[in-house]
Amino acid sequence: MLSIVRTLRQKLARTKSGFLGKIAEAIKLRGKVDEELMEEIEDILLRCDTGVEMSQYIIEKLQEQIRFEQITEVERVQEVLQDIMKEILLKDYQETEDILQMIDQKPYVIVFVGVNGVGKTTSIGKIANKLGKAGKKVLIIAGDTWRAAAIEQLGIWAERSGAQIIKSQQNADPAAIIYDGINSALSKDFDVVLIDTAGRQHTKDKLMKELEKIDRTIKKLIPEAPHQALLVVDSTTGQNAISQAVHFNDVMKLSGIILSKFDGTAKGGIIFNLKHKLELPVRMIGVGEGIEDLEVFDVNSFIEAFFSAEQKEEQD
Ligand SMILES: Nc1nc2c(ncn2[C@@H]2O[C@H](COP(=O)(O)OP(=O)(O)OP(=O)(O)O)[C@@H](O)[C@H]2O)c(=O)[nH]1
Ligand SMILES: [Mg+2]
Repeated sequence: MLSIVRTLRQKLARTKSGFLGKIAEAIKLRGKVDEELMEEIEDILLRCDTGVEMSQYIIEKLQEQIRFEQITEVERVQEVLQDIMKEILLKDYQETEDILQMIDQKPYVIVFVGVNGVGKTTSIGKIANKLGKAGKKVLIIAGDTWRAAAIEQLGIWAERSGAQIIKSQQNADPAAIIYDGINSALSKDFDVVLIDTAGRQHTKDKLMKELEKIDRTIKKLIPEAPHQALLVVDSTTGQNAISQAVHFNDVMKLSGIILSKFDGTAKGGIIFNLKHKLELPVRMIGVGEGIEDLEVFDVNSFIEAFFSAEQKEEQD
């Protein structure tokens, strides 16, 4: 667990962007507990995409506790704030966030969806690598048939991770290749099937209908599948992430979120907003472009790494 915190902290520290770090800094600079400090914290929360309701909720909770404990030490404010944020993320949190622990069926089917360029294909590569290392037999299905380059890109990830891949020609029906892929996984004893899909705007009906078809196709072969439908969201997206999640969830029941590009955002507040608005757990966070740059989302180490990100940087 400690090593997760350390790696995560190093990756987050690189970006000078920990928004909780900014809060920690504001608290330190202000040096006293007053109305202005509350406003400053709320302002940072808002600027970092925590959302109006969620930011207000956090500040109210904080003020309540400050009154209750009659807090005058700024260090205590930070501790209390940290606890409030932890509590939000831990609500209904199950300790089964690791993809490896979730795998309880064979083949275990995971579909990756999301708007264009968010990191679906990269996340598949990272997860395939992790599963392969754990000894799982992984099949990747190239369900993004839009661009030849997309199929090629997935092929490279399959090679790097040691997974097998099934693909079709460009512009072929994605549902058809997905059908073939699952059939093949069933007959060839694969442990896990990872399905890549084309990036699509959540507002485009025709493309969203295609996802419905993909979902139906999977169910024809394995009625309880997909076992996971993960929405990949770019952490830098901001409030639009909420609307993406709502629309995708309408066509394919989502089971969780992968927050990608967390290494490049100063707006980590989206994690709190997603938790507040939807009942969707963040399962993993992407912290770089490399094959190892995906972390299981663990609330405790996340909060710890984030609050200490800025501090770590000063020491370096
Ligand atoms: N820094 C960083 N870059 C990432 C991360 N995840 C993905 N990327 C980069 O984001 C870009 C897009 O990633 P893809 O995996 O191709 O995204 P996609 O969702 O499959 O894109 P489409 O298939 O075109 O919709 C690539 O340059 C990736 O290297 C991450 O966690 N951190
Ligand atoms: Mg892709």
